[in-house]
Amino acid sequence: MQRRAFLRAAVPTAAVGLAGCIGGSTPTDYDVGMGTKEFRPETLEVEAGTTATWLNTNKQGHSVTAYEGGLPDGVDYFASGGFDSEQTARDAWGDSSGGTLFEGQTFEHTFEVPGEYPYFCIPHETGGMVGSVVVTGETRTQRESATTTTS
Ligand SMILES: [Cu+2]
Repeated sequence: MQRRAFLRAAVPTAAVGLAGCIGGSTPTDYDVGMGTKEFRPETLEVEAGTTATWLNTNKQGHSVTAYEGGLPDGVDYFASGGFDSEQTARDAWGDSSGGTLFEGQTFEHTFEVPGEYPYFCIPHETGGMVGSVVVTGETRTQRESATTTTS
């Protein structure tokens, strides 16, 4: 006698042809997903003016937290939880897991300025869960996008 596993993850079958109607429930449209210790893709390339969406596609809690020192000059800081600095985000995580994206939760940020935007996941930073958004655009400066080294 064999037993078969009947249980499967509930796969939404109704998500066909829906446009422009993103509710609070499981989004099917996102740019960056999350694995156990990785962002997928690790590098996302978008055009200036694009809103990127992260979705936690993993069971664990993750964060999307920008490396403040690595951002292009003059742009707004971004982090899940809406913190306005990397230190605030790190502190909030340490205090109360502030900024956590749980499974199925999303974070969005609009990238207006061309450049490279490195970011990481606070609890898995040491495990290598880092990524970057590369924003391309016509207003590109001649500045080489020199690799920013963070210490
Ligand atoms: Cu993580």
